[in-house]
Amino acid sequence: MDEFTAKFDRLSVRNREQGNVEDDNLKDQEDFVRMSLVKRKKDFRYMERIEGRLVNIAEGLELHTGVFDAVEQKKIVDFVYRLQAKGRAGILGERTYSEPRKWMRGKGRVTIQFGCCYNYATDKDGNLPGIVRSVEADPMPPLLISMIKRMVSWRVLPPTCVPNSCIINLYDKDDCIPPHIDHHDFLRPFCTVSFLSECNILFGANLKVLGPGEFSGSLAIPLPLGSVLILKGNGADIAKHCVPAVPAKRISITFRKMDDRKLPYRYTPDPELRNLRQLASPSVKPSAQPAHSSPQAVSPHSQNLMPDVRLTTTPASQARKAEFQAQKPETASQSVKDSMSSNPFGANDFPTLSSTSSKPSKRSWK
Ligand SMILES: O=C(O)CCC(=O)C(=O)O
Repeated sequence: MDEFTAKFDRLSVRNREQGNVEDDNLKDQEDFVRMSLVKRKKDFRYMERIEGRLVNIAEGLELHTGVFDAVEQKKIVDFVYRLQAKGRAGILGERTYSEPRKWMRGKGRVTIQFGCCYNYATDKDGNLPGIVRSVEADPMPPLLISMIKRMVSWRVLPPTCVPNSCIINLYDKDDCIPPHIDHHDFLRPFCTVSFLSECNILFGANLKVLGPGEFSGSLAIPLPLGSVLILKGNGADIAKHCVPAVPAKRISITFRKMDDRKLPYRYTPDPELRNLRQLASPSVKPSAQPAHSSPQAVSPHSQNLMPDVRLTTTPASQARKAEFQAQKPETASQSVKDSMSSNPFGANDFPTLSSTSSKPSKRSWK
């Protein structure tokens, strides 16, 4: 019997004993057991000397493994490929889809942006690096919203920093992302989710570019499929990070919350991302709380690893799983133009998305 089934069965027995057998609870129970199986590494440590002082440049990094299972990964990857097909057909917002002009190893990757248009470098209209506030980007599709809800609900991302933008990176074999620190138009923490093939992400205060797609880093963290890497603290702001030329096709989705002062002028918040709740911590003591009390009320200090699922029942419990099962392809109706940039790394490493999309895509696939 696998770990999931064993935990699920133990909770089922307890719930039956307590007369707590409604469907809603069973769904919560499954969600809860899956959350408790997520492996969380939060103690990364790599000391580097910076201006004479030893600093842990990995402080603030967290790797959460097993957040999206194989079925969910496939659904997300299929969806990304459908988006890419639309981008190629010119039916996504103009700044949503960008494909690099390939001429050598290590040159860029395809990117698809939602929520905002981000300039990696000053564009031909003189817009500086950062969020281009005058451009309205396509809104985040429902499947990506579901991913955010999962990450908040499962305590991967805090409810105080819910992402409202994202960038999908499609790496072909040998594509890379050069050393960088994410722009402060985006708050910390932000995160990146990995799909299709495993690769290393490198961190270091002084990452070196050795050649096309070749970088030397102090700390290499392997990114398993379906994992979420959280970046904050020194790991986001002291260390640079990069992904050297990947050995095989890879997709990552980086989710970030925009600084309110930098929101696109015509940005409309998505009501789906309001008031997101976390499931109770897996370290909750079952007998310590009455049924249906709020997760926040639960003692975080308890050692019990098998929480009473009744603590976590929410009206939206069925919706959470159903969302992953019920997504249909988006229909978008926008044109896309090719883009060029004055990027110091080369236009294809950090493609600057430089033309304007004025209409949001239709969200008709829920
Ligand atoms: O592909 C990755 O995992 C990293 C992506 C990244 O660094 C970024 O989008 O800024």
